[in-house]
Amino acid sequence: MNVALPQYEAARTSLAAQARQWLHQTNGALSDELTLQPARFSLGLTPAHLQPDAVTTAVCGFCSTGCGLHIHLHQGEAINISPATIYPVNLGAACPKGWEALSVLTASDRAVTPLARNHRGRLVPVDWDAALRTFCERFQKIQQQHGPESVAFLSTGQIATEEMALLGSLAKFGMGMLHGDGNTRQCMATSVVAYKQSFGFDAPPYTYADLEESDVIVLVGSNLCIAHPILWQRIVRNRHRPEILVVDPRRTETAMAATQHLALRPKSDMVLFYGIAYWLVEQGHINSEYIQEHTSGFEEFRAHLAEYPLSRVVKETGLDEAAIQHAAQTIASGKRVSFWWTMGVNQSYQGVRTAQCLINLALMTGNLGRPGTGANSITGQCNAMGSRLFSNTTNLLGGHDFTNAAHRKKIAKILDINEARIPDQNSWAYPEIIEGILRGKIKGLWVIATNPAHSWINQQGVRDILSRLDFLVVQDMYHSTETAQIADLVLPAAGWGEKEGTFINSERRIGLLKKVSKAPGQALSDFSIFRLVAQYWGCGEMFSRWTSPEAVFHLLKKCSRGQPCDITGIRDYRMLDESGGIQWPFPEGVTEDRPERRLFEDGRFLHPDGRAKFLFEAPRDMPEPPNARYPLLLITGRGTAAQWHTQTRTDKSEVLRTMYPRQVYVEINPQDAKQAGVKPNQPVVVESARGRIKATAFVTATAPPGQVFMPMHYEETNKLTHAHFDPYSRQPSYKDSAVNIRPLADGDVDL
Ligand SMILES: Nc1nc2c(c(=O)[nH]1)N[C@H]1C(S)=C(S)[C@@H](COP(=O)(O)OP(=O)(O)OC[C@H]3O[C@@H](n4cnc5c(=O)[nH]c(N)nc54)[C@H](O)[C@@H]3O)O[C@H]1N2
Ligand SMILES: Nc1nc2c(c(=O)[nH]1)N[C@H]1C(S)=C(S)[C@@H](COP(=O)(O)OP(=O)(O)OC[C@H]3O[C@@H](n4cnc5c(=O)[nH]c(N)nc54)[C@H](O)[C@@H]3O)O[C@H]1N2
Ligand code: SF4
Ligand SMILES: [Mo]
Repeated sequence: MNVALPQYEAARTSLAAQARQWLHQTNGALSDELTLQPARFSLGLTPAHLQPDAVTTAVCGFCSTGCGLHIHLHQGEAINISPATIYPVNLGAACPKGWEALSVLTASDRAVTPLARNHRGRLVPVDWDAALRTFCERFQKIQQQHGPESVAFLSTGQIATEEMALLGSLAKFGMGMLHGDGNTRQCMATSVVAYKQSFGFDAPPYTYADLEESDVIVLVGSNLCIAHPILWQRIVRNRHRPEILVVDPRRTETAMAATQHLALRPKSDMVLFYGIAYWLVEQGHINSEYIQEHTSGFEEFRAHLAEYPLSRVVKETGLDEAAIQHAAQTIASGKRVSFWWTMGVNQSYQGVRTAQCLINLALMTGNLGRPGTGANSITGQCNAMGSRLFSNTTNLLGGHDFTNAAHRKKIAKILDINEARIPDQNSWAYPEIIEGILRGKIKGLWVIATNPAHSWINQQGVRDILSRLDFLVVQDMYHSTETAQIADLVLPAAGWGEKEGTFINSERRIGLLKKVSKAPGQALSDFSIFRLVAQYWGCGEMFSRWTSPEAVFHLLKKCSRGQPCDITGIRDYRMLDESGGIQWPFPEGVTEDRPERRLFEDGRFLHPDGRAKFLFEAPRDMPEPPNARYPLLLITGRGTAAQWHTQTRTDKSEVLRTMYPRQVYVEINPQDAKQAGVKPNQPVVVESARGRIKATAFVTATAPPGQVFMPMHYEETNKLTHAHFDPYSRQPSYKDSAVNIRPLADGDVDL
């Protein structure tokens, strides 16, 4: 920038003053009107001796269930949490993480000032003005040398929708980036693509009440009991004595509670579901009227199914013929059958087609759009669903398409920006961004509320790759995360409870989060950080209307107009607060919200012809099957209800820490343990073609012979995983890597 010195100094002084002002706003008093508003749901239930402002309600900031939590306040500051009693999601229940949401805020490793790496390679505290200047100077220099696309961002499903929208707009429209993706790629990308292809829009159709209305519940690759415990409670409330089929290679907590457990061979789901579909066709258990009226492609699908006779299914899944037939019969005889899936489906090299197997089963049996039915993907993070629609990563704001000129025009008009600022191409997906760094195309990276150095597949690779960047910025609540530790600049962020905005949960319910606690030190809400970046970057003008999360919410409402996710009917935050959240769609003109709404009740889907598509494909071979050198298949996933992902938060609660093993462990079947000479609780070495780690052996029959399980919560796990992806969704296949296990030996001194 060629600004004359006095002017430049003046500009700097005013920016620094602005930084100070926002710091004050974010960390100052909690006198926000909304925060102190008593939750309507608490009113009748709050004991009289409590002040009316002593309790407020906010949605939980961990998983996508989106429970309502009562936050107990003393002089405006949160002091305790209990589950909201009549919030439509959780009905008075919460899991340990929700109960402990406040205690993770006060950890000693909270980032309390910006940190910059000095010439000696150490991260040292700097003030916001210096941090923001470094941020802009370094990224702008990279862009000048290598083009605007050489800087990218990786974001998250764990900040407010308004924050995601501001980040995505700032990065792409303001800072000229083309590439930005979220950790939702690791998680929900498969469901997004499956729904888009099958239904014409990314539209999970269900409402949680369906869990209580079904008479048959099929859970595929989902360990609901620990990953979504409150949704499991909704099943427990089901009065129809439902059949619960769990399809999971492992004997999980959820499988143990099922009425039928189909412990199929990993990644043989497609064969199983095509086989069941074939059986349903052969036995005449399909809903021909529904197929005729509301779908396309069934005849081709039927022809494809002929290749999946029961004999093949038995051979490839390893299941008994009787068990498969019983499952098929159960689905056939159910009046209200719902199909639910999570990461056992999504995190697969053939995830999209596997998810579509479940969509196909729902369509061919007419189990969609009615209570207790649906092809239902359960989301993971508190706001993965917000990210799917409003993060400006894979979609243009509001579920629009970057490559569609009319869409760009519409959004440019609403935001009052020059249409040319909106990229006309899609961003690279997360794995392409990582690869882009490797190829020298991406030189600068801004990482917000995600911890790739722990969570990305084949972590060894990713750490090496991140270290090749010219400039890495990490914006996080904690300075101690694996990724923050290798950053050049760390920006301290306020967390859940320290800021406001909205989250969208798995059943499309938009809920409110509130500022009930002060952020520590100089930590700022992500929203304030993005606004400051805009000012320092020189594009503050473009975001002059993005003054507060609620102001942004109104902009996003406008972006949603006419889309399947239209929310123009939501008046304001207060309306969300008073209604216990509102499910999309909620277009203007709707006066009264029904407490539970499902999609496709009229059988009209979102493709131009109004029909849902049958999509299918031959299954592919596992890219890295167990072999002589690495004879066991490593499955990874959630370990306990008390652990959250890379443990930056849940590791900070003393209560939660009592609920899980502190050190990394591997579950191994007694048969395999015997073969490998491994005793219970013995230290072992787990090795794959990527790396070698030390773990404790948990010898247990929950791991089937030939398979071992490691939770993702320990940093070691992703040193072993093999980076391979679904071709349509680019989602990593985290649950099928070949490993070997042996007792720890004297020679393993380096571990
Ligand atoms: N406590 C806790 N809860 C969480 C989270 C957390 O970290 N901790 N994270 C949240 C997030 S972001 C997500 S995405 C969800 C994930 O929730 P889930 O998907 O339920 O959790 P996972 O353990 O990753 O995987 C589920 C199951 O898939 C099975 N599986 C593996 N391979 C196959 C296969 O080939 N076929 C089938 N049918 N099943 C297979 C595994 O054995 C595992 O039991 O949980 C959310 N909830
Ligand atoms: N092997 C294996 N690996 C996996 C999986 C698996 O099943 N197996 N699952 C994958 C899945 S489904 C997921 S979703 C990912 C999750 O992977 P990550 O996103 O890397 O995991 P988190 O620990 O949730 O990271 C979130 C980060 O955001 C920070 N944070 C929290 N709140 C805020 C906030 O308000 N603002 C800011 N700026 N920061 C905040 C936290 O401190 C934390 O560092 O892991 C994936 N990795
Ligand atoms: S189930 Fe999910 S949303 Fe509910 S309290 Fe637990 S972590 Fe929070
Ligand atoms: Mo996830």
